[in-house]
Amino acid sequence: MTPSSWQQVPHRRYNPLRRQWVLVSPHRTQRPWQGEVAKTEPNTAIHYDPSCYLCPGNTRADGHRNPKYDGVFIFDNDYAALLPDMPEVSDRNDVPHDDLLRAEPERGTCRVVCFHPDHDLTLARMLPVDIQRVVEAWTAQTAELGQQPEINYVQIFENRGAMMGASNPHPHCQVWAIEHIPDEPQAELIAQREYHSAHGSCLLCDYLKREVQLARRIVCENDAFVALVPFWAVWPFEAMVLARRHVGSLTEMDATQQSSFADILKQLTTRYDNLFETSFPYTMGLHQSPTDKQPHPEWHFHAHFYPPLLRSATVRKFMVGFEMLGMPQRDITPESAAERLRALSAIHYTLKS
Ligand code: H2U
Ligand code: ZN
Repeated sequence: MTPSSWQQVPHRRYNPLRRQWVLVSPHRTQRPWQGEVAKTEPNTAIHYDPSCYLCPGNTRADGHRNPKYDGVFIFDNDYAALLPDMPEVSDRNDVPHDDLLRAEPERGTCRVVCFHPDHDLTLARMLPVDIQRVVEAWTAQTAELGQQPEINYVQIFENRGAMMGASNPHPHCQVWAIEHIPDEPQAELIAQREYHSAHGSCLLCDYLKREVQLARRIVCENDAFVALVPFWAVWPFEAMVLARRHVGSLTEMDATQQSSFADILKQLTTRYDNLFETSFPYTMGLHQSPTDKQPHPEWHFHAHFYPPLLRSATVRKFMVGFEMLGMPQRDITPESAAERLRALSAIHYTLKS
């Protein structure tokens, strides 16, 4: 029997950005996509939904009325998880703060960003110029909230699709500006900082160089960005968008770079939709440098896409069992996921005919 490649036998892969391992079990897949029937959604496009709390002119759940906006519309989340001013508490001396029981106040601001007035659109189907407006809005939010003295991180994220817990199909995302750097960017900060001082170079610049040389996990690219399935991806079709130039935040990019970012978002989400001919669900988010008023030469701007789908428009991966109790695990290799995404058309399936 000829020996298999290391990639075909069970192995674990290291994520240097998160300092975690993922178990890869490629022998368990027997071409998981074979025989699957792609599901095309019925064309029931509703451009305005009178019951949608994000559509222009509608009243939101708490009674506020949206303006008849025609571009990007931003409002303070009516059910904000964080508040800018700490409410007075009667028992502030009783807050537990020892090695076993520990609580701390957390301040912040939560906003909702509607991408477009059209209820039916998604990033994949928006015009590049309209996605550019969204990128400009993200930049302005990062700048405005990030300069506030108590805000040390601005997290921009989109939950897309009911499967990912999005409360509404209207194209939108959220911005949470928070006092303490959250765990994910904090772990990435430490990893990037330590790599930077050990190697004298940037972790993600060096990683991107390797990926561009190998060209095995790249999905799509343009002048300023590369979208790839990371070597250590956990979700079947997970992707990362990396800036080619070492830059920490949208606020440091010029208009050309920002329009390239809009372009790569459209390219990647279009391929996602084409994969199972469905509006592909995901959670995506930008990882920009912290806004803690410190220099961050180590931080490299990137976006993560975490889509749950595995084999078809309805079969999803669950992070349960060994993954909850041990470590994350995947069957299809990042290389085969990238190959499949790369091979797809760059034109959205609904727009083909
Ligand atoms: P998600 O689809 O990612 O859950 O985002 C929708 C957000 O919109 C959610 O955080 C807010 C919810 O609190 N929201 C309002 O601010 N006003 C409303 O009228 C309904 C929902
Ligand atoms: Zn709507």
